[in-house]
Amino acid sequence: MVPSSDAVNWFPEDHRFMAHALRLAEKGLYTTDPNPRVGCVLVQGNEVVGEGWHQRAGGPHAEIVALRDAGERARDATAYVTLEPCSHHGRTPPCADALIEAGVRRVAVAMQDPNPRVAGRGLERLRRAGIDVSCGLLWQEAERLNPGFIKRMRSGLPFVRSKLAMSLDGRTALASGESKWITGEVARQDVHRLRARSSAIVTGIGTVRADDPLLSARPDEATDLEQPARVILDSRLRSPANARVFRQAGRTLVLTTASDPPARQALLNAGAEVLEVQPDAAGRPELTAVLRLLGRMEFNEVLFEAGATLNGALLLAGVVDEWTVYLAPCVLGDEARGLFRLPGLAGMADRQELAIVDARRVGRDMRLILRPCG
Ligand code: AOF
Ligand code: ZN
Repeated sequence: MVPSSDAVNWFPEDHRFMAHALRLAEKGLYTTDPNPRVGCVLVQGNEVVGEGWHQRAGGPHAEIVALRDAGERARDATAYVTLEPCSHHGRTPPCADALIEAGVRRVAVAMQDPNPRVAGRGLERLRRAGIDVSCGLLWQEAERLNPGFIKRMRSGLPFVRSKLAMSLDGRTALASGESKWITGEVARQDVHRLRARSSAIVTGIGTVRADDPLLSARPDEATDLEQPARVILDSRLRSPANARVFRQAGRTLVLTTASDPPARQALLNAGAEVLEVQPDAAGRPELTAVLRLLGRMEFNEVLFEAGATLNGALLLAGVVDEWTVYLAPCVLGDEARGLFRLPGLAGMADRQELAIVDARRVGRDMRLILRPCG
């Protein structure tokens, strides 16, 4: 677990340098999958002598980039790292060893690595080498950088977001199913950033058939972005093989409970991967089984962009960690659909409650971020 930073007497400048390392880590927001976003700053006296961040899996870790940047000036420096330096031989050799060899004198870490292959052993290795090591500085901020990586390492499941857009009267689509463009351009850009940081975008067959969405990430600022995988929950394999999702860069997975060889072959021919998952009582893909599968595929953050049926099921299953709801200042009227298709309630006591953790204006719309209660 993350130790409280109260036990350590941090110097005032420690916060500034760790904040710098956190900003560097954020540069990997769209590219480090399935690895975490990590930043590192090397400091001599009050001067930054090296900085680095992890860019992509297989590439050098943040500490190695910073050590290369500092060269000889790494000797006797303090290293600020947003995640415990690794102790294992993965795609790259251990960063703890590299820091020791470079002669770093002190290492300040924001949080322990939840990866069971590291889990405190990196800190231990540094301490045994006589380095002054302390952990817990700005750990909440460090955790916020990697909700998916942390949850997957601790539970095997990805961090789950669901994005919804609704009118002032709480409607999401017209009765016809038409649901495009309720929100304005700024909110749509915001969604592209959410997609870009996600390992996968998940939707239901209903949305694919009604909207024929691209489900690609097109944020203004990202250039070398790897497209998130698209995941379609399609119990009866009714995805049209000519749907636009199959023509995007990157992977498209169809998760089904049916074994319908001709339909399967048509989707394979369209470039999709088709996987059978356990059905729930209604014959639909069981949501926890779906999430376990996505966790095994090393997806850190997954984003549901689905209609009322799937969102109702997600709410009832209690598997969503964060709801992002865009509220557009328009009125769609009583015939339009609500956000969640759910059985009627017998009374107020049965209502589903969520907690608002952030509310802000995004262009002409509002954005609410909600978490489950308790
Ligand atoms: C660090 N610094 O910048 C990152 C770390 O397969 P590898 O070699 O890239 O190792 C990936 C694991 O290393 C990852 O699961 C996490 O535990 C740690 N990531 N560690 O010291 C970094 N990206
Ligand atoms: Zn490392």
